[in-house]
Amino acid sequence: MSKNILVTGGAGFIGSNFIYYMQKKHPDYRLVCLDSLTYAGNLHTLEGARCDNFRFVLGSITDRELVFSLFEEEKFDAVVNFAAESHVDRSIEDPEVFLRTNILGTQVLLDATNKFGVPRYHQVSTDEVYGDLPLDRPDLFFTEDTPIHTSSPYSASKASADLLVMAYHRTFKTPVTISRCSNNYGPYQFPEKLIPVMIANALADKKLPVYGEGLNVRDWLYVDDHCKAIDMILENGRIGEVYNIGGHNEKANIDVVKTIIKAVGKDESLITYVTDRPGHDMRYAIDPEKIKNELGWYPETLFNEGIQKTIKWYLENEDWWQNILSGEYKNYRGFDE
Ligand code: NAD
Ligand code: TDX
Repeated sequence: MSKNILVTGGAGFIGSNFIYYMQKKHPDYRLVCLDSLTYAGNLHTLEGARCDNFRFVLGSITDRELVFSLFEEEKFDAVVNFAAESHVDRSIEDPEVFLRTNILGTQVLLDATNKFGVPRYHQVSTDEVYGDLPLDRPDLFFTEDTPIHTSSPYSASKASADLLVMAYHRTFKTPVTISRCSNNYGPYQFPEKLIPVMIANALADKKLPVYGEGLNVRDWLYVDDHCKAIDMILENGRIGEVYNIGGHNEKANIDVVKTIIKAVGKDESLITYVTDRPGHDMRYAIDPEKIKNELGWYPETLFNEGIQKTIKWYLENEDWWQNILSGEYKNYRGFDE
């Protein structure tokens, strides 16, 4: 059955990959992207999404009037909320916009979901809401029952949004689901996050800034596997449930950096150890048993394959990230409202 789905934050990294994934998987679905085009939003990224079943709307999820009139007009079958401020380092520099977008924006979307009777609201959350795990306990993983315990203003804002989503479910019976995913990588990731920063710098023979000693561990997931999981949750996930998404692809940062250096044929002397991130989480690791058992999801792309695919994409799409580094991408307004 055809559906009309609102994808917020679809001009960013994961949202755009989700739009492409859904267009391929469900060509009959209509997808409406609502994005305010912050520094992280890029319309070049959505060039390939143009079709009769796609609409781009410029606007903020915090704009109640705009959001309500969009819901009234479009009569959505589902909302998938990717829109967020997403970079931990920026949240340490300036937390306020994180609280406004990530918490208050979520509230506006939940209110609209209730008012217009949307049958499904999906919140895209993060494993960072669980805090971190120690390096010397490789037997420990985040489950859906792990207590919320946040470290940065970013993760605190995402956790607050999750609590609000669950409170709306309990109080107003809002038909919600939440997914908490580990670190994503793949095409169209903004060159401020570890993997694209290291690829872009290495190609330009610039220093590779590794925070602290580079021993922090992240559980890497290829972005298409995240998109697949969200699609499966929309189809068969149980209302009111949280699903962790991730897949035993734990790597220390320094090993990720060395893999990239080798793949692009550069020298490890580019590595430079810099002052650590304040409050830096040590290790993230997801236990994906619930989504595996309930929905049959599993990650298809292992890190060694995914990182080579990702490096190849950045090599073949240098214009995309050079436009970001030069700031040119902000001049592009390719979609008529
Ligand atoms: P991103 O920063 O690449 O993209 C965010 C998008 O949201 C941008 O297009 C931006 O313009 C848009 N946006 C920001 N504020 C907005 C607002 N007020 N109204 C409308 N649009 C707005 O982020 P990402 O890495 O694609 O992350 C997407 C979501 O997934 C976020 O909610 C993030 O917390 C979550 N997440 C990310 C990761 C990861 O590894 N990147 C992992 C787990 C969860
Ligand atoms: O230049 C860098 N050097 C470095 O050592 C950068 C940008 C990062 N790092 C380290 C910090 C982290 O340990 O690499 C690791 C990954 O950093 P980020 O790419 O900033 O990601 P992280 O902080 O782990 O958060 C990411 O995963 C969870 C996303 O940005 C979040 O949006 C998501 O919720």
